[in-house]
Amino acid sequence: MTASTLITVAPTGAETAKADAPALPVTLDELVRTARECAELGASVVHVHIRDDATEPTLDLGRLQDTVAALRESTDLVVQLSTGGAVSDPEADRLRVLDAEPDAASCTMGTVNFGPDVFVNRWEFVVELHRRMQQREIVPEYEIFDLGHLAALHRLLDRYGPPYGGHVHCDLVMGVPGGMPGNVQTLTAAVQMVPAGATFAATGVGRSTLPVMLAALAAGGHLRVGMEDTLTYAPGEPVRDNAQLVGRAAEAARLAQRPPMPVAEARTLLGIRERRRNRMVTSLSPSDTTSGSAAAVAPGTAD
Ligand code: KMH
Ligand code: ZN
Repeated sequence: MTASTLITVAPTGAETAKADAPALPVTLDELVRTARECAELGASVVHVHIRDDATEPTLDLGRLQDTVAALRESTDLVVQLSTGGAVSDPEADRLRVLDAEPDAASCTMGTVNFGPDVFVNRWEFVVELHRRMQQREIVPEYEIFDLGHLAALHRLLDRYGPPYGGHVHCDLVMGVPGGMPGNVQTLTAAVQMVPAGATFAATGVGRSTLPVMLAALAAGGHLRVGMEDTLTYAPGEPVRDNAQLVGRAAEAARLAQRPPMPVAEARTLLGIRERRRNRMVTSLSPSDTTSGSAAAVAPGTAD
């Protein structure tokens, strides 16, 4: 168990309309302001979905690049782009997200019913995401919506090796209608299936937010919170903003005597900080031979 708690904020998501949740950050300015507030309160990773001018979800590459640049300029948060997007996004667009060169990106480990929709993640697609992230030095966060996704994670790592950065971190997304329920029993079962040496965070959608948060802390896990997952703070009380959710998570983490993890520590834990710094330095060197080939970025060789 780590001595501190990594808090990821997922401020926007792809499912909620701005009209239904006016505090949802949908413009770049709103997102940056949110990220800064949440960083102040203890978040160290931001899980990013973006919107277009009509506030609809988009995977537009230019916008993603601008978003990564703006977040890097204004915060030191680990910038994790969603490759999940919205349920309707084509695979090619989801793979292209990596061209925005985030520090990290999500990698959902299988298909899951998603309310009335299906969030499709074919095995071949998951493998392609994992391998491209290895090659491009992007640290994955494996999104787990169901227990079978953890079995798929073991298979992926056995067949295709560890992620870039060498450390496996997964996020249990619980309580999605159609996925695993957000309760202590299921979290306990999931934790037992997390690969040895890996860390996990958990988030509970909707009403499962608090049980999952408390159970994850009790199990030595990390937390994801935000308006992507939670729109009601207490019965009958809409969430004020993402900062409110991060503030509550930070308080719970302190109560559990595992206070929020500083960003530098999160970068080290996830395997991001040194490698990205190295890459920035080596990219200035004429002898830089970074080719993007799997061999050039095989885990362990960047050290
Ligand atoms: N919006 C969901 C369909 C991810 O970000 O990688 C998928 C999702 C997972 O949110
Ligand atoms: Zn997401």
